[in-house]
This record gives sequence, C-alpha cells and structure tokens, in this order.
Amino acid sequence: MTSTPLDRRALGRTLTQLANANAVDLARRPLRTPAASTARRIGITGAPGAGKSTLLGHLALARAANGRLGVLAVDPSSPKSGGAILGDRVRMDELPGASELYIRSLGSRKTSDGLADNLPEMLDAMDDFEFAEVLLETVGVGQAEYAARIQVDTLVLVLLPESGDTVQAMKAGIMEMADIFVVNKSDLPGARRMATDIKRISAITRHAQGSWIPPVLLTSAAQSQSISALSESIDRHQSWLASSGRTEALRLQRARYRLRRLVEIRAAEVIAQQGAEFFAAPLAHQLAQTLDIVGKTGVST
Ligand SMILES: Nc1nc2c(ncn2[C@@H]2O[C@H](COP(=O)(O)OP(=O)(O)OP(=O)(O)O)[C@@H](O)[C@H]2O)c(=O)[nH]1
Ligand SMILES: [Mg+2]
Repeated sequence: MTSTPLDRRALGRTLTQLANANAVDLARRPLRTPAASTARRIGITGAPGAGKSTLLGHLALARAANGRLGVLAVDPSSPKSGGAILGDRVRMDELPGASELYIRSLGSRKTSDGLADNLPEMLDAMDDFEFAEVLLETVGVGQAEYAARIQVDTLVLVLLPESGDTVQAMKAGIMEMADIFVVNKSDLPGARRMATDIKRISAITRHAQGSWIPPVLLTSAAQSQSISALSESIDRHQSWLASSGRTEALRLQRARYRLRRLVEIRAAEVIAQQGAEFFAAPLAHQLAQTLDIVGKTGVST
C-alpha cells in the first residue's frame, strides 16, 4: 500500500518543527494543491471525559488494516500524559500483521481555536509521510469543533448519556457540523433515550435532497461490535463524500481557512513584537479615523 517504511524519527522531528514554526516559516513552505491531500481525515470530538481517547484506541485497532494509520490527539491540558494514556490503550501487539500505527499527542498553546498550534500543516505532513488515514482527537465545545470541522473529512461527535451534551452541542451549532453522532458509554443509563432525542433533533435540522443523513450510533468500549459499526459508518461517509464531490469542496475550504489563519498569526506576531510602535503607526491612526467615520455614518460592516 505504501512505498517506503515509515521513518518515525523523521516524522517526529517534522511535527515538532511544525509545532514551533512561526507564520513566516509557515508561509515559506511550498503551497500544496488541494489534490495533494491523500490521507483520509477523521475527527473525533466531544466534551472532556466523553471517552474519545478510549474510542479512538479501539477504532485505531479496527482500522489499522486499512493502511498506515496516524493518531493525533490534541490535549490542551497535558500534552505528555494525554499521549501516554492513549499509547497505553492501544497495545501494539493487538495490531493486525503489517499495520503501521503512529500516535502523537499535541499540545495547544497559543491558538485561540482550541486546536494544536499549526495543526493544518502537521496534517499535511502526514500526507507527505504517506499515511492512508489520520484520526484526530480534539476536546471542547464551540470554536474547537469549527476548526476541527474544516480540517477533517468526517467529523464524529461523541456525546455522553444524561450529560446535557446535546443541549450544549445545539447551542454551539455543532449538531449541524457532525457527520456521525455517537452516544458513547452506552453501558450507562439513558443512552438509548438520548440517541432517540438526537435523531429527532437531527431530522429537524436537515436539509437538502441527497445530503448525508448523520447516523446516530451507540458505542461502548466493552462492545467490539459497536466499534465495528462506527468504523463501517465512517467508511460509508467517506464513500459518500467521494461520490458527491464534497471532498474537493472541503479541501478548498481548508485552503482558505489556512490562509486566513496565517494572516492572523502574522498579525499577532507583529503586534507582540512591535507593541506600542505598532499602535502609534499611521495604520493605527487610519484605523481610528475609519472607525470614527463608520460610527458617525452608522454603516455596518
Ligand atoms: N462506562 C464507560 N466508561 C468508559 C467508556 N469508555 C471510556 N470510559 C471511561 O471514561 C473515562 C474517560 O475516558 P477517555 O477516553 O480518557 O475520555 P476522553 O474523552 O479522551 O477524555 P479527555 O481527552 O480528557 O477529554 C475513563 O475513565 C474511561 O475508562 C465506556 O464505554 N463506558
Ligand atoms: Mg482524550
């Protein structure tokens, strides 16, 4: 499936360099055409403690036979322990024959969107290293989901029974973003009822003919068939993306997001470096004047 064996050290080095790169470094990287994205990207997101890492570990085992598999876990609190926890859950000796699995935990330090620093570039690096698939874990509700949505092809939203997660997700507009809903820890009470509620809400929120109807699944770490069902659902969504032409659209959206992000990072760097000088500059003066004019004329932007 892949031509060269995975050079783990080189990949590790590349990811570290990218995590520390500033906007100028990033802008100097050769631009990738959307078509150069080759790895399937699957996002697993949800509230803290929803069981994402555990689920991801089981999914990795179920999907490793599909080719070189990368797992990136964004852990805003403790990047080191997050990786260790996930590492422990995936026992390498449980992997099928020639599988190649790479797991890395990423810290999120500067970013306001809750994702790891320079995650888009790190995901591109996974393409350079010929991964067939990347599973991405992100924590949080709100901005992190939006940013994750752009970076992945298939977004799995993990919810907990009787947690108020559905209400939170609805408020943050995540119900419309998810491709697959998972009510996890289905061994706990209230899981079935919650799945029914989500189906009802999802039926109201959706939309046009021919669009993807997000399935609502029940999963539990102890039930391997629930993990297989999730894995199959991911495959179905991937096929749907390819046949509907959505993959291309997603990749273009990603390229735009990335450009905007680069400009934002650069602006933040300039402000941090030049501080008062920046604000005293003619640009700031112009900005103030513009705001004044806008304020007086009542023009909204
Ligand atoms: N009852 C039950 N507990 C589970 C299940 N899956 C995971 N857990 C437990 O839930 C807790 C959190 O699991 P994690 O996989 O670390 O959850 P997470 O969403 O990755 O957590 P963060 O990364 O900290 O947001 C752990 O104590 C797990 O043992 C399940 O299917 N059923
Ligand atoms: Mg986790």
